[in-house]
Amino acid sequence: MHPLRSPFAVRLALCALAAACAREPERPKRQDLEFLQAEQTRAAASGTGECQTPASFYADADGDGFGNPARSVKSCKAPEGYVSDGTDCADDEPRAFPGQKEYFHTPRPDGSYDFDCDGKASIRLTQRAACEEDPAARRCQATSGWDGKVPDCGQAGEWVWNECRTELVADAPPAADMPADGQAPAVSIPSPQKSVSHCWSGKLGWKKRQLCR
Ligand SMILES: [Ca+2]
Ligand SMILES: [Ca+2]
Repeated sequence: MHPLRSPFAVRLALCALAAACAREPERPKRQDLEFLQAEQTRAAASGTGECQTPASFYADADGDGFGNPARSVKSCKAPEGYVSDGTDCADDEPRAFPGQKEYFHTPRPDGSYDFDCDGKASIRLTQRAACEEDPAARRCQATSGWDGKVPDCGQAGEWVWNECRTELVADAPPAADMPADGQAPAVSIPSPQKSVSHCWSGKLGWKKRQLCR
């Protein structure tokens, strides 16, 4: 900075030329100190300060905080639109970045379904619908899932939900409790009941798309 750019320096120079400034206080004024401080801050921010070891910064075109490893610059301070991380695998797709936890059914602009940058498109929904019941053992096992083939990323398929429901049903009374002549018994005998677990199924009214990341 040129010494005469500071108002304080200018005032000192004028005072040196004109004795009329004799009563001017020698202590710098608050606005002069603020000016000097602002100049120092600007010099540091412009990267021309003390920095001796510039670091690499990577262009982050999609603004997801991860930069393109193929587009880097060396600087003491991150330029506008650049970040210190250079591990983005698709810098034109803000949904794709290392560590992404979400799954998607529409592809990246380049057609890939790799959204967490691990190099592969991982399918989220792989289970197929199934339900097995064994009335004799009163067991039932149900799984919701795809009806048939598991669709590829972004492809649609039929989705079936299954569940086991348990209900009480009337059991046939033992033969010994029935009147021999087939007439209704004089005393009402409550029908014995038993619990039965069996499959209940339903199909989604629309086709479900496969999610990947
Ligand atoms: Ca990015
Ligand atoms: Ca992936």
